[in-house]
Amino acid sequence: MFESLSERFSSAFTTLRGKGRISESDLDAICEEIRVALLDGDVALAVVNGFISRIRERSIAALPEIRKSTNQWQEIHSIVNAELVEILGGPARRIRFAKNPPTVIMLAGLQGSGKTTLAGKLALFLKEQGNTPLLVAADLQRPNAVTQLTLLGESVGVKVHAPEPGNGTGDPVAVAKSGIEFAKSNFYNTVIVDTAGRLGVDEELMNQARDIKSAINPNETLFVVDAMIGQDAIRTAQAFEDGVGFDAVVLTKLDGDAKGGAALSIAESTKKAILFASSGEKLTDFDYFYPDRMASRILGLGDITTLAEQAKKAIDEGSAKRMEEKFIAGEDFTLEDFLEQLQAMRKMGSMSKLLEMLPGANSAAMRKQIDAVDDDELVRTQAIVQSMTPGERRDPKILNGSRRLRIAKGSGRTVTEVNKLVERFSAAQKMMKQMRNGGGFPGMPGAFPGGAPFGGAMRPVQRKKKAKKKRR
Ligand SMILES: Nc1nc2c(ncn2[C@@H]2O[C@H](COP(=O)(O)OP(=O)(O)OP(=O)(O)O)[C@@H](O)[C@H]2O)c(=O)[nH]1
Ligand SMILES: [Mg+2]
Repeated sequence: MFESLSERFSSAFTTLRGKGRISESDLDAICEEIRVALLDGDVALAVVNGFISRIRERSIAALPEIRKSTNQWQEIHSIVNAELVEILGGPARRIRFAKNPPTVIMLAGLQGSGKTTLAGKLALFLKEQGNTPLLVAADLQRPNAVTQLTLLGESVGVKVHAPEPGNGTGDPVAVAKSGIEFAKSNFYNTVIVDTAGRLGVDEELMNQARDIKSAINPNETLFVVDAMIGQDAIRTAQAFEDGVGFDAVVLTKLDGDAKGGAALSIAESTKKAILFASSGEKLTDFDYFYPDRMASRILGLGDITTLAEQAKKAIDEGSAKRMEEKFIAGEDFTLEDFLEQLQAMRKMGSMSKLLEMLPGANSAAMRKQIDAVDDDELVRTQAIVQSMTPGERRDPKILNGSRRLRIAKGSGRTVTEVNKLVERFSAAQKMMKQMRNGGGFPGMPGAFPGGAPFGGAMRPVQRKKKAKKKRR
């Protein structure tokens, strides 16, 4: 996400960081660098100009104060950060729920922008927050659209209201209306209406979306836009605003967006908030859009807040505590514990996505590491450990040749892979013992994901041990 833009921002600030005292010409230089970076990132010209002139004005006005600071470049950095947050929409917005349920959310956007996928993600998101959503399939244009939504609904366990099979040429307005009626009489508290997209912005598409909108009067009409659309973002958004009218924006496919153009242009030019961000094909690659976290990513500072939230969701506190107690009590870390950790890590999402949230993730060195990560390794490792018996997981020493062969067959991996895993695990176990016996923290061996099999849960303990040692 935003790799190339973030790299440019980081390099602009590296130059500025080298200056002790910041002059007006240094400000001109960084403004120019940022301007070019944004234009290369497909941010709309008017948005870029406004942004740069605000940064310039604020920095020049604050220059006498800035000069008193010991870290002058950081003051400029804060100004740029604040302006980035502002341009991305200021404080994060939330869904506006209706006073009288159901809350109706309608999705509109170009073909392939990710509306149907988003409907599924949003349904899951709402459900996890304790709502009772209903999905309505009002895209009767594409032959497969109803089936696509039905399958998505099934996979997230959310009811889909769709026209009767064989009635696929029906009227989307009627389906949307009957969906709302169905929600009311069956006490669903939220309704998500998926609509048809077209290749370009055309009259027919706009009319249909407008007709659906006026028939169901949604609480939120969301304009769904592919972040990789770049320069076209503003024009398309404007056409949807004129033709249908919308309340907020959803940016999809942020995972593939290195440039940040649409993200930065849309909020500023439409003056509408970006409500959600979709960043992958998995149903969980979805969250509210947080302008401050996005600004932080663009500036190369990562997104520690999201990372911490995901860790908290994935790692169950009981298990982390149990692991910590085991460690302190001097018990061996077993492959069963390892399996638990692997499962928690997988719940957090792909390893490369997690690493991307770290500060400096877009530096050349980190990028190389991230690109080298094989996300499937976690899956393969988990399959191997799951093919072991509980006894084997507790005491890998009993793993003789025939047991290893059985495990390899059971997990669909090779015996060499099983051997490697057992070897790596024993080495890690030995390292844990050394640490416990006061040998210090030798650092995680090897590269993620296979080399550091303990995930995050053990780290606080390691730090505690280290601190204790120093005090002695
Ligand atoms: N990488 C990535 N792919 C996505 C994301 N959201 C959707 N997609 C993919 O984009 C493609 C189109 O998504 P749909 O949800 O069918 O788009 P749509 O707007 O409903 O398309 P129409 O119904 O044809 O108008 C699918 O292959 C999705 O898997 C995302 O956030 N990241
Ligand atoms: Mg669709």
